[in-house]
Amino acid sequence: MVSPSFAGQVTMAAYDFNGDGYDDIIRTDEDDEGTSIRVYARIEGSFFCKPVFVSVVPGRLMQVPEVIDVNKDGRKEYFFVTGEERGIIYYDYKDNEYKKTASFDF
Ligand SMILES: [Ca+2]
Ligand SMILES: [Ca+2]
Repeated sequence: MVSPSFAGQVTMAAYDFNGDGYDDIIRTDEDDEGTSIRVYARIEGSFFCKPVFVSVVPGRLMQVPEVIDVNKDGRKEYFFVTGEERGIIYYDYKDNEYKKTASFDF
């Protein structure tokens, strides 16, 4: 019997992290390198999205990532857990960009 190749888990989440009125999309893909996390945001004045943040974290997802208000400031963040890292993706309004941090630093 031929065993099928396991492509890894794909997850998608949508939330307006950067407050521009349009949902941003966060997608994860797993492969041998770990888990790739990509954020797509609306191109201003267009219906299309573009990748605005990419990070590859070691390990595979241990649970489906959550969109939750980790620090209770009224804005939600993206919380993920892999076998080797617990982290948060968030939009930094001061620097106007997405960032990743370890969950215990947030
Ligand atoms: Ca948005
Ligand atoms: Ca928050």
